[in-house]
Formats: sequence, C-alpha cells, structure tokens
Amino acid sequence: PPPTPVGPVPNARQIEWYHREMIAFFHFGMNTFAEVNEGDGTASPHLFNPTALNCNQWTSVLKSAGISTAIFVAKHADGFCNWPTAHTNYSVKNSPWKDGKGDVVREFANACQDSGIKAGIYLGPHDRHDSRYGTPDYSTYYASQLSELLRNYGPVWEIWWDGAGADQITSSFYDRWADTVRTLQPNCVVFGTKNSYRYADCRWMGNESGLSGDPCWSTINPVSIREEESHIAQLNHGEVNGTAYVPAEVDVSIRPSWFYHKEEDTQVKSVADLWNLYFNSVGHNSVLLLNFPPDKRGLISAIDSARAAGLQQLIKATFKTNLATGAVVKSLHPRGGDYKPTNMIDDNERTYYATNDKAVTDTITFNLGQKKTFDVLMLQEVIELGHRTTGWSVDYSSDGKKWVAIPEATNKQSIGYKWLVKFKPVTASSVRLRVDSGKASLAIHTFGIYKQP
Ligand code: OTN
Repeated sequence: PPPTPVGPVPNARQIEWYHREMIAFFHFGMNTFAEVNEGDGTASPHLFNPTALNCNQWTSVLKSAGISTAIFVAKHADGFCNWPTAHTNYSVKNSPWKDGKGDVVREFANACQDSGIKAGIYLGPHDRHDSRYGTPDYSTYYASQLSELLRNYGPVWEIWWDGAGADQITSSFYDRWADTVRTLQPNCVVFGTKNSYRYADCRWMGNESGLSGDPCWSTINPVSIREEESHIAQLNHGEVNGTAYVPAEVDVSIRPSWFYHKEEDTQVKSVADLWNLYFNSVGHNSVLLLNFPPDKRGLISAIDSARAAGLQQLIKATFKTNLATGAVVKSLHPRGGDYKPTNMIDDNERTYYATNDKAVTDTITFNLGQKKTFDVLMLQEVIELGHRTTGWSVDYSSDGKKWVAIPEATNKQSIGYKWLVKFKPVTASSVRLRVDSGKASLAIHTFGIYKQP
C-alpha cells in the first residue's frame, strides 16, 4: 500500500498552482502614466492613453519565457479601473484611449486565451480613490466588481488580495468576497494576506526581493498570515509543524519598481540575477511571481523580454539532462513493490520511491557508472503526501567509499514540491542522498543532478 499522508496536504488548486512554477505579474494603469508607484487616487482619467497597447505582445514575451500563467492588475490602490466597470466613473471609459471604448482586462483575457496562458486578476482591496473605502458600501462595491471580472472574462486562475494598506478590510469583507470567488470560479487560487488568511491558497513570503527562506515549508500557522508584521520570518520559512498548508508565492519585479519608469531601463535584472531568483523561489519550494511592467505604449520593453527569454534558455539548457539517469540506485529501507529507488530518476512524477513505514531516514546511493561533472541538484517530494523529510544532505564519491560533502547541500531541511541547490562543479562516479530526519516514511519522486551550461 502507498504511504499515508502526514500533516496538512495541498488541495487540488494548490497542486495545480505548484505546477505553474512561474507566473507573470503585469502592473499597468494610471500609475504608468502618472509616473508613480502609489498614486493617491486623484490623477485625471485623461492621463490614461497607451499609444500601442498590445496584450498579444505581453503573452508572446511569456511564451518565450516559458511562463504559463499571468496576473493582471485590474485596479491598484489608486482606484483607477482598467476595465469599463459599471460601478465607478474612475475607469478607462473616461479616458481618451480608444475614445473611452477600450477594455484592458478584455484584451488581456483574450490574449491569454489565444495563447493558452492562464489568466489571473489583481483587484486591490485598498482603494484611495473611492470614498466608501472601509465601509460596508465598499464591500458591496468591491463584490460587484469581483462579479464583473469573474463572470465576463473567461476562466480566472488566481485572485490576488494584496495586504498593502488593507488593514481596514476585516474578515467579514473577505467572507463575502471569497464566497463570490468560490461560487463563480471554483478553480481560482487565492493569494491571501492579513484578514483573508482563512481563504489563502498561497501566502506572501515576507519580502519583495524574491528570496524565499531556507528552509521553506508549505505549512504555516494561520496567525502568521493574519498578523504578518510580527511574523515575517514565519512567512519566509513557513512552519514545519504549521496547521495549515499555505505555500509561498514569491512576488518580485524584474525592475526596481512595480510600475514602469523609463529611468529604470538600466536597472532591469540580468539573466544571472533572474537565475539566482529562480533558485531562491522555484528552488525553494515556492512559486515565482515575476512582474513585467508594460510602458506608456502598453508594451513590455525589449530589455525585459530579452532577460526573461534568457532565463528560460538557461532553465532549458540546465535541466535538459538528468545526469543520474541510468544510475544503479540502492537504498537501505525500501518499501518494496512499486516504490523502487529508480523511480527517482525515471523523469516521471507519478512514480516515486518510498521507504517502509518504520523508516523515516534512509541513505540512497546513485552509482553513475562513470565520472560525471555536475553543479546543480534537484529534489522533489510527493506533495500530496505532505512534508515528510525534514533533514537531508548530499555527498559524492569517486570510489564509492570515501564520501565528500557538498557544503551547499548539507544539513538541508525542507523539500516539498521542488528544492534546487547550485554549487561549484564537482566530478564524481557516485552520489548519495542521506535523509537523517523525517516525520514519516520518505516519498520522493525526483532526484536530479545537472550541469549548468
Ligand atoms: O509598503 N508596503 O506596503 C510594502 C513594502 C515592502 C514589502 C511589502 C509591502 S506591503 C505587503 O505586500 C505584500 C506583497 O508584496 C503582501 O500583499 C502583504 O500582505 C503586504 O503587507
């Protein structure tokens, strides 16, 4: 029989979300034209006038970046609405763009559908423009806008409840809004913060620099999300015995700011920066939410798109070949049956290695048959069975007798959906994974070693 799950486990939305690995964020709106990041809600709709807006360009950037999902800011905290909502005049319908007949959310949603990208929506809970903010009428206003967005634009795969400035949004507001989300879009993942903690499928990870913690557990205590100011470390690392399964989504911009500013054209993150971000987010059991701010034309700059494509080329080239493929794999405590050690190197997520129920530790040796040089390591647990392994290290050997530790892969703790480590290249004919602590029998579907180009 298969191992039984231990601790909190992911729901179906969270399993789908983990497989996205990378999501794009698009911050675009009045702030783009007012040249600020946090507009106060007084900028005139006349300012909003993109000259060449083309959401198909956005999605083609994502295609070459290997990004499967995109979240568009429909309304940021300045309150300006990028779609012609029926519930306020502060929107594109009072702008000169397309004579007030335009709808950026529509163009975004259509471009996503045409290119097979999953669309998500950021509808800022905080609103500096609307005088009803914080009152029961605001709850109704926001719920009406949520309904518009979730009824009329096709499937919405994520809703983003930014906690910034949202302290006045109480649990009862979110009870109502979450009901709307769950009713209209059952598969929609909720990025939840502060008082929306009860509905959070994924959590903020405590900073906007792209750095998830080490370890980074998918589990956390709900109070750490609700009272985020005093729980930044918990958000960053998760909590190994946390009572809720709410993994981390790593929001970070490819530029210093969330919105486009010409003067930041020289500060776009390099491919090397993005490569580090990738290891610190996707490689830390988290999902990367990478922001690309469209400019005043309504296009993503060529610099940003080149860097994103560069990241994808590096990912593809590095992970093309698992150098452990074909190894002879031996372990101390196999479960037997279908749960063979070689399942870890068969490039099939559905097959996995498991130990017997009594063994929460193990040593698994991969005899590579010849010397191989590698500088990246990947581990993946069966997330449906909960976090099981809580302590592990990887060593290598050139004779199968004398083992050398990889310092960057020594005394690690969490695995989860994916854990990546990069290090100075080592050459070895054997590699071994030592699991020295766990909550339950091991359940690991991938062990990979790779060489960066
Ligand atoms: O000034 N801020 O609002 C701020 C500065 C730096 C980092 C975070 C924030 S707000 C913070 O944003 C997160 C997303 O990046 C989450 O939405 C949190 O709930 C929110 O408080």
